[in-house]
Amino acid sequence: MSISIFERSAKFARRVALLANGESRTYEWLEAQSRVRAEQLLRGSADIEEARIGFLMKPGLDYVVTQWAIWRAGGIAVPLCPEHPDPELTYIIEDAGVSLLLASELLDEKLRPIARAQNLSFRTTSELGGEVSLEENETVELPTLSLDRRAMILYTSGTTGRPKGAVSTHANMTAHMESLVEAWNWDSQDHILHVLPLHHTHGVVNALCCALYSGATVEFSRPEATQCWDRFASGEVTVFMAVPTIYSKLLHAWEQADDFTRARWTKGAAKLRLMVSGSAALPVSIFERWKVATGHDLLERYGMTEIGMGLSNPYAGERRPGTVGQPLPSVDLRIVNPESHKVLAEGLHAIEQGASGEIQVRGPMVFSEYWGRPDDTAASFEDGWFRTGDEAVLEEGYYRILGRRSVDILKSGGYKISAVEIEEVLRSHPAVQDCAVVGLPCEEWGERVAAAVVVEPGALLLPDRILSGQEGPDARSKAVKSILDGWTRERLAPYKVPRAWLCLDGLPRNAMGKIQKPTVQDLFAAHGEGPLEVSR
Ligand code: MLC
Ligand code: AMP
Repeated sequence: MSISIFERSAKFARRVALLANGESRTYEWLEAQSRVRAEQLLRGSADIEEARIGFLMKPGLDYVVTQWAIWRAGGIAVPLCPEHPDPELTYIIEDAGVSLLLASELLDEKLRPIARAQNLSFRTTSELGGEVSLEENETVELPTLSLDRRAMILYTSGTTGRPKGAVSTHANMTAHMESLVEAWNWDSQDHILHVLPLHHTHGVVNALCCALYSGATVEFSRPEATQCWDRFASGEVTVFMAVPTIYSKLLHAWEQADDFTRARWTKGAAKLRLMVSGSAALPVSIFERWKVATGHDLLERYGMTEIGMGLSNPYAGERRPGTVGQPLPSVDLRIVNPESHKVLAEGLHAIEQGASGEIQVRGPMVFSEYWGRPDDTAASFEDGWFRTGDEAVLEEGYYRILGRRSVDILKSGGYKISAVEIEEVLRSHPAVQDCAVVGLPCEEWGERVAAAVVVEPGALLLPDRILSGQEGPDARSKAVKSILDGWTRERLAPYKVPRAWLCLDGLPRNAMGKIQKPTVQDLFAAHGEGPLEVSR
């Protein structure tokens, strides 16, 4: 097994590795730039020894050079999200114990004040030194890395409080890449249109690293529908990967287009060799509409930050809508009854026909630990198997995901979101006496984040008429939204901000005092906010 993608790049030297903003760069270029940037990170030392380096860059050349440079200098890459507000960035930087922050010129102003407040070293990539010529001689020897070296920390939401940093070693990442390269036939002739964020495993490993591991070309683009369709129509793209929300947005554009444009887009898209959906359940209706628009059976697969990819419909063979196929190469996967701990299915073998339970995974791609949280790490494994918290059933040789075991984990636009984290932020507002965050099923977003709030009497400077509900429930909920939307937006990533608000006199609780979240969802439905129709 080779250690990582950068050790393979010599094989593809003259091939185009990256395309971004109209610029194209070869593997030889990427190798040279990342070597020089690694030398700058080393600053005379032999190895940065798993130092955590946070970097804030939009998807593009700088991001990839920096990611490779951190690895080549022996560090742990902590990708930061440009859309995150300061408190969210600060939390990750502190939690990961980041010692150096890097930003592109564009994001200098966003990160520099955080670095100053944290008393951390900070450089923009141009301060580190600009592009080098390919002829420049190698000067410094880079450290030799073993596979068990930690490579990356990705922050992922859990059932409790703030996100946790999932650590992957080079061995984990390489196993993840090799499994997908084999299953989906990646090779150096491929050209992926990359539209996903680069702080989550879907965008970082499945779409970016697998392509570079194979010597393929990565073209960065925004997930803007017309732009994507036009790129499909160019005939240059061979692979596309996205979350169901993006397919929904692309379909909307296709269905709105005139006949001529639609025919051009359809013809181009039909030429891609692979289109993959994942990160959230793909509604059967989207699978079917996509088939009409492009002729493709979307390949749906299932994964998680902690395990990499676990299940996939076949590359060659029937892709069954509403299912996620079979275990990927090198993945051991089983279904366990969480109460009795009885194994109900393992691999392709159903032990109890039709019985559903928790998905558990074992294999070389499973992460090594939650950063700085040994107790959480230990609690997430059962006899060496990682407990995903997802429920599934094996039916006629195909796994079907039934949902999450916890109501407090939501998926919106493919992002995993903790209801508890949002509730904590809402409760920190003086006007919030109590609150409950739930997901409302929605075909386009998977779920929409919704917050039911009980306000502290007298804390809001709003007329009594509104607060008492005399002006109707909508006026009260709108007033609450107008106050709390900005509060959450300043503190949480945009995709965590509630899209539906309801102001209540009290929250529904059971005899034990536990909030009844299904009843909260029903209350939203009664106020005309979902649950909207979903076809599975
Ligand atoms: C945005 N909007 C939302 C919303 N997010 N509405 C409801 N729910 C949400 N979650 C609204 C905005 O307010 C705005 O409305 C409009 O939608 C467009 O917003 P936007 O911010 O421009 O959206 P956009 O940038 O288009 O983002 C949509 C997206 C993005 C689907 C491209 O969410 C995305 O990149 N998702 C991918 C997440 C991902 O990579 N997950 C992988 C995790 S790893 P208005 O009215 O203001 O216009 C993982 C493991 C695995 O899960 O298996 O892969
Ligand atoms: P994340 O923690 O962001 O990596 O998200 C992982 C979660 O996304 C999984 O635990 C599942 O709940 C969900 N997920 C990923 N792929 C699918 C899929 N194809 N169908 C249903 N849920 C999925």
